[in-house]
Amino acid sequence: MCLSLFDAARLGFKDLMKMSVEVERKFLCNADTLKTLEEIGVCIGQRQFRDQYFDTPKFDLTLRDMWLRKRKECWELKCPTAVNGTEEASGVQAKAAALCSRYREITNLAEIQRRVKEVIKDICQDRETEASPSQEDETWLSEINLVCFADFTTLRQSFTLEEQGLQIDLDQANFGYHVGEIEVLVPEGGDVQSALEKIERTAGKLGLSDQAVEGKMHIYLQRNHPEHYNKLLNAHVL
Ligand code: V4E
Repeated sequence: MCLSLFDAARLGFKDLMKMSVEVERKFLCNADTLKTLEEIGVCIGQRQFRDQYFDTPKFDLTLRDMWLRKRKECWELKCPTAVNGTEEASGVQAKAAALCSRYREITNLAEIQRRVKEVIKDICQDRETEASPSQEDETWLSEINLVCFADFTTLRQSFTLEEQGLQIDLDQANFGYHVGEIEVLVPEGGDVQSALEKIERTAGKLGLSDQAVEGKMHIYLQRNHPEHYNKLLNAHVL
């Protein structure tokens, strides 16, 4: 990430710390997996949330693998993160790493707007970003022509294991898709390799196969925006 001193001062240290990298492996949870998970993990709760995803009508963001969403009144932007060469060189099994996705998660709204506008600057050339935009004010969406292309709710049951900083979520989307995910949040510049190793160990304990598993958004787009889904496949975003 390249930020000017001005940007850093404007965002503040706490907000910069919020730009963590989410390392995640999805899995299909059968009765055996659930039994093992209940034996080795602790259920830390269940919650329901609505996700609304936004993009331009031409899907300029998602075609660049950028995922803008509103969840529980908070904005989040997931962007790809470059794979660090030392991760490959230092012994993480390539196959295990390939089953994991890594995305930078940005939750500061001003920073989200800056990055989104950078991508679609042709559309919003002369508009200034508000210094401290409010989470509730959604006028910026229409100003830069962002529309909601996915809207669904998820019932999520979460578990922790002995592995520090690791969480397992079992998701049931309201369009009839169930998926599990093993997730580690790494602070910006933190140890992604150790996160991959934790996930690999956990996948072994759960007896998961080396099968790549589709996320909720894959299925949602397949069903609701098949043309765009195919474009994302062709662009190797999905
Ligand atoms: C499709 C997509 C993204 C949007 C959805 O992210 P996801 O992690 O699937 O959602 P969710 O609800 O589990 O979010 P969380 O609560 O964990 O933050 S972000 C990146 N992608 C692309 C993508 C991909 N290419 N491959 C896989 C396996 N997952 C996502």
